[in-house]
Amino acid sequence: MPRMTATDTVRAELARAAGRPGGLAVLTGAGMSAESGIPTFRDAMSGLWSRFDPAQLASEEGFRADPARVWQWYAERRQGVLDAQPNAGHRALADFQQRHPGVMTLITQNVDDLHQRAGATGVLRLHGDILQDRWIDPCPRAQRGNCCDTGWALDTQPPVCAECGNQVRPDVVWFGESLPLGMLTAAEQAVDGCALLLVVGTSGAVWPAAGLAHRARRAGATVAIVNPQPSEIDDVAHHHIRGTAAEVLPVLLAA
Ligand code: BV8
Repeated sequence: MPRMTATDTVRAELARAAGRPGGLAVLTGAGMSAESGIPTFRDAMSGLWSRFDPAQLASEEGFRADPARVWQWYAERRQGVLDAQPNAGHRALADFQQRHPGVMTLITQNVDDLHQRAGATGVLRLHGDILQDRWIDPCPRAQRGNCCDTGWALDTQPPVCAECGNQVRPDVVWFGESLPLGMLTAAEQAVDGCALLLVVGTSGAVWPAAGLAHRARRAGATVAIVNPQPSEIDDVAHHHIRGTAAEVLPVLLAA
């Protein structure tokens, strides 16, 4: 009897999970989009930006210290997202979701829109959306219910409000900022209720997102990791598939 590979074992777990509503939760990180040409967070620190600590750039302090530099970093990453296409891994997840309505909850740390562009719906975006803007400070007009639109801002680096000088920032969650409560709670409920948590392309270095794997394990779910490299949450998982998102997910999620 040939030995079951990790992929075979996880496919069997998937078949079981697909048998009930909310049976599958999926948590993705930057590795999910690497084969779409979007550098992972660590890789984003290559070349020009390798002199900066990501938490420094992706933080309110970092922005207030040098708004133009941080805006430039996001402008480059935005262009990278706009130029990218979903890969076979994104498509396999969206296809599975369509074939098994109500079974899968897709949770992402990624600020790109590739899951959505692949056709996935109801994606829980823990860390925001790099293609959206908001004001760095509350708009003084908000009390009177007519908050200024960031689209009216002067086209500077970063754009600023012509009326009060308020600066525009990307609508992402910076280090030290709390996650959108609704998203985190929904993600926690999804991992509490799933039979299988599939963790794809994350180093597991950033919290509270990484804590979702620990929570799933505590709740009795099977935890399986897809990552070509070891990660900081390997010890929480039952199964480790050493491969890439675009190679492994189509095989794993095939009908
Ligand atoms: C908060 C948006 C408090 C912005 C991001 C507990 C312990 C320790 C620290 C903390 C803790 N709790 C909180 C902290 C502090 C901090 C934190 O976690 N620090 C870390 C660095 C130690 N967390 C926070 O600050 C969070 N906020 O705690 O607020 C609070 C609470 C109440 C009230 C007020 C405040 C906010 C965290 C969110 C920060 N924002 N993104 C932006 O993108 O610019 S995080 C950002 O980095 C990403 O979203 C992602 O989450 C993270 C990067 O991690 P990965 O996605 O895993 O990517 P990485 O590059 O690391 O790894 C890639 C992986 O893919 C690798 O493993 C690689 O092997 C693999 N791979 C590569 N290619 C492929 C592949 N896998 C598959 N296929 C491939 N082809």
